Amino acid sequence: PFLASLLTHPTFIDGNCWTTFIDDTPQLFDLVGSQNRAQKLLAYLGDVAVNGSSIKGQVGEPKFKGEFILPELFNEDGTKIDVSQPSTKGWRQILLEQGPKGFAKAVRQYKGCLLMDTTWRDAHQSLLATRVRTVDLLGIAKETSHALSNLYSLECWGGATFDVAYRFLYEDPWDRLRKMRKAVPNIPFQMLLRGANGVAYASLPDNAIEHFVEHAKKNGVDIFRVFDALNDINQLEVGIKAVQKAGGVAEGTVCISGDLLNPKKKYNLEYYIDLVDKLVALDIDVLGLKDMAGVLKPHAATLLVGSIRKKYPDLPIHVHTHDSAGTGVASMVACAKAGADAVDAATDSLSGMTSQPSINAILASLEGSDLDPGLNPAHVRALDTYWSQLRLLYSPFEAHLAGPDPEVYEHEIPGGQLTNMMFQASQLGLGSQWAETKKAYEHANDLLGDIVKVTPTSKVVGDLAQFMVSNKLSPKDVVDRAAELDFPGSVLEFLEGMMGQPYGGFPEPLRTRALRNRRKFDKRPGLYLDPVDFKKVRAELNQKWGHVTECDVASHLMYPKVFEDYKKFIQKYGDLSVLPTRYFLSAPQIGEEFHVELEKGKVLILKLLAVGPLSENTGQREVFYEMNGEVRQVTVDDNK
Ligand code: 3PY
Ligand code: ZN
Repeated sequence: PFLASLLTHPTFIDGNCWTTFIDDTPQLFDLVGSQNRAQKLLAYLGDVAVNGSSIKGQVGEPKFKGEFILPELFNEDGTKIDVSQPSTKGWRQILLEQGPKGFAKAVRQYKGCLLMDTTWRDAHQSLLATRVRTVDLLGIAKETSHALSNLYSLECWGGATFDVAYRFLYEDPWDRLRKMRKAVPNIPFQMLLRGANGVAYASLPDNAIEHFVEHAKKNGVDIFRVFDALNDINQLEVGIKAVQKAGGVAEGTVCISGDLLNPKKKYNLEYYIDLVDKLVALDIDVLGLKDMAGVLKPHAATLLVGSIRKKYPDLPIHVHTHDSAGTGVASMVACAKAGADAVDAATDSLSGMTSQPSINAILASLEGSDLDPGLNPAHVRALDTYWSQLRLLYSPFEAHLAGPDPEVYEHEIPGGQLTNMMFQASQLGLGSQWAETKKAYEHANDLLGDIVKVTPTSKVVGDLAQFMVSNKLSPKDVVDRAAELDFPGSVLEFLEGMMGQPYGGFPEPLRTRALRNRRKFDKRPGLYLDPVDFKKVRAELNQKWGHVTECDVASHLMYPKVFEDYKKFIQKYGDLSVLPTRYFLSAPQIGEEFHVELEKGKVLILKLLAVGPLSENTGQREVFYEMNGEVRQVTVDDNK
């Protein structure tokens, strides 16, 4: 009867996954359901108690194992702000009332330079391998809704968060989005969309992108920063049109590459203005300037933003950077002064180096000027006390960056990738090879024709660099021996044209030699891909998993294998997003009591009692937990 009432419920019949169905219909969840969930949770906890966490990239245990101390926020008159409910005032209300064009106009007319807070997406993508879990974002959501109510936007979805949520955190990113939306209804939510690649690493059929964006909008995204990893306008157009059709704010984006101040460089002012003209012709609402590696020096920022401002006085400009070389604050202040309407920053404890520049440093730099972003620094600092604890909770994912990397102007490795590659090098004990890898990255970029480097093309350059280092290949060797070398798959996909067309064309003779008999696309890939047959895909997924939502369909199209692995994982262990991070990443002490709220009002009180001896016959151990006063036992394979 449970399943029958679920499947015939009107919310499920209309196939719409924009629903608070679970919250609103608790009666469908009977005791059997929660007992089943509790048993699955115990299976996970038992496994961690025996084998430790198997979360990829985790080194050691969290440095912080306490309960979060939440900040208190005070009004100017010293009275405490009630954060039991989220704030209802903010730029999202303007967006909901006036639509994307009205919102863009209001942003342009605002006197100060607004901020986007990247803490919930890019900052942890760049510093903590994208591992921050939903429960910890929600933990500070209501306070954020009050403290940062004048933000242009909160970047909280897309980029790598989508696949990492499924792949490494065993969480549903759509569920995250809906929960965040409910907790922060007043600040516009921003996502990073890789144009015709969606949130994947190569292009998808156009109707898959449209479908994905439609559901991202319905589930809570307001502003879509649409970029293409090669600045290919035809690829950008696919994403921008999908956003416009869904009714979102289209932030059409130019990726910044190289040194604008060096006139010999391929990507000069003329190149950027030409691309902005093309984006404006697509009727974007906001222009995004995305400096993914942090190579936009302050004077270059003044020149670029100033030139665009002069040509397009009414166009809102929103600038993104990374602080890899340590110039992030100076560059963002330069942008604000040159006429940018919004710039990006991250909470102090998750700022600097490969992340975004510090929000308080930017606030202090603009304080007292006409460009003040309109946030209360005391509130921003109060929020950061939460993030400083969180950074220690996620210490197992630190890359241990020691300081700025001035070489970023040479190698141009994007922030997130720089941390990632450094982490890999240190894991392999290849400290000395790290310098070599960075040099190889520069050479790989030159070999590929000095391309724009950001996901997925940054991975292409990184893969080629690692290939050159591990096979001891010089740039000349790569070209000379291209016809016989076994190149990484990403390099071949790029050369085929599966990621769009690079500015200035593909490198020859490397392309022809490396591709041998493989296909060559000379137009955007979507024109060669068959449209998705949604009816067929839905039917296949329903057959395989029981009822699936439109969000599941979108995820399957983006990442078929990752989605399948996730479904299998939760069949075994259930939804672990409710488990506090400390216990997700490490076992409790024997006798330590902790609580897990399975759903509203259904709390499990757990205590690890004992881990039994290894059975020689089965290779297993019994793990004993006390759950709500009763002893429970799980049998776990010992994989150590
Ligand atoms: C992503 O695509 O995930 C990025 O963060 C690019 O900068
Ligand atoms: Zn970024």
